[in-house]
Amino acid sequence: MHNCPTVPHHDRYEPDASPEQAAQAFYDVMRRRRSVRMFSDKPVSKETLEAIIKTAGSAPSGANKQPWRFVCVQDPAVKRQIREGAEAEERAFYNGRANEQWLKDLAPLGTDENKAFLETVPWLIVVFRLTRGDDGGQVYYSNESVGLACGMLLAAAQHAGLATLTHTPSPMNFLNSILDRPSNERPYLLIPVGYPSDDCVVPAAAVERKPIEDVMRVR
Ligand code: IYR
Repeated sequence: MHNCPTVPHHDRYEPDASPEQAAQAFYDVMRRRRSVRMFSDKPVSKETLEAIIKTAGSAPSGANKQPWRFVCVQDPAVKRQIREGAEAEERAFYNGRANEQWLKDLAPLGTDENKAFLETVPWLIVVFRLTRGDDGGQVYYSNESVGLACGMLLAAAQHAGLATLTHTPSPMNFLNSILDRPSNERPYLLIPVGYPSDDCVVPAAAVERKPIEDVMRVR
């Protein structure tokens, strides 16, 4: 590094346990995460959402441009509009837009165009990717940056005992008009956040993960 102002990095996070124990403990939390489509209407405080979004916003990003906006929706009328917009796109998807193979691959998940949970859940976080900064300036690696932020958001919600779904009605531009977002903001992901309903079930097929031998290579 040369010619740039620096600050000391003294505030290092040290877990109480060894790296082995701490890594295992975090895995024990994260492996219990499921994509949930049956939500309770039990409220979640705005304070909780703020902490989760601050965590997401602490993600690394290209040139630290932080090219994201997290629009948090709790207004029932707005949630209804979003449900209606999403269901319209999903109807088109399930009735022709998706090819046969795609529908075949989705069959084990049992999903369909009914997205009632978008109204039941206390919060919808609509994540937008900025194609230009708020000042009109360039952003870099915005897809990667927003993806990282969303991963951290999901982990933060799980850590707080909350359930999430990564929902991607496609195309998602209806979200710009409903939420009155400018054209430099592209909808990226729709993340319902809340508690699972008492009768919540998840598809058995979505529980399994590839064994470590299949996903890791050591050289
Ligand atoms: N967006 C649709 C379809 C869908 C697509 C994929 I890829 C999934 O992993 C799950 C669903 C829906 O939400 O029903």
